[in-house]
Amino acid sequence: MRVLPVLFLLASVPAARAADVSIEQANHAFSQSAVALSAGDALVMHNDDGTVHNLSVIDEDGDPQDLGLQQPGKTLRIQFANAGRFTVRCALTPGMKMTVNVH
Ligand SMILES: [Cu+2]
Repeated sequence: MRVLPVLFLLASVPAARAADVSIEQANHAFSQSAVALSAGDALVMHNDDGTVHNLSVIDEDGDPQDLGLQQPGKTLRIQFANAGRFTVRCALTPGMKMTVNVH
């Protein structure tokens, strides 16, 4: 019975090849400053710093989505369902910023 929701989730993944792109957060910087994705792809953000980060995704209208505190060593997956130009920043680290173009 407990397996059923998982099966449903897997079955609902679109046939398009969604991909995960790994980004390291080290020395208070993202490993890439600009990333191109297809709709449905995700960023997998690794906090390799010894300090907490607090990522937000900001859309073209400037509306931020706060992803909360990310402890050292933790991974955060951000899926982009729709096309658009987004900015990922850390609220705690000035200058820690990345552009995400989703096609
Ligand atoms: Cu930070």
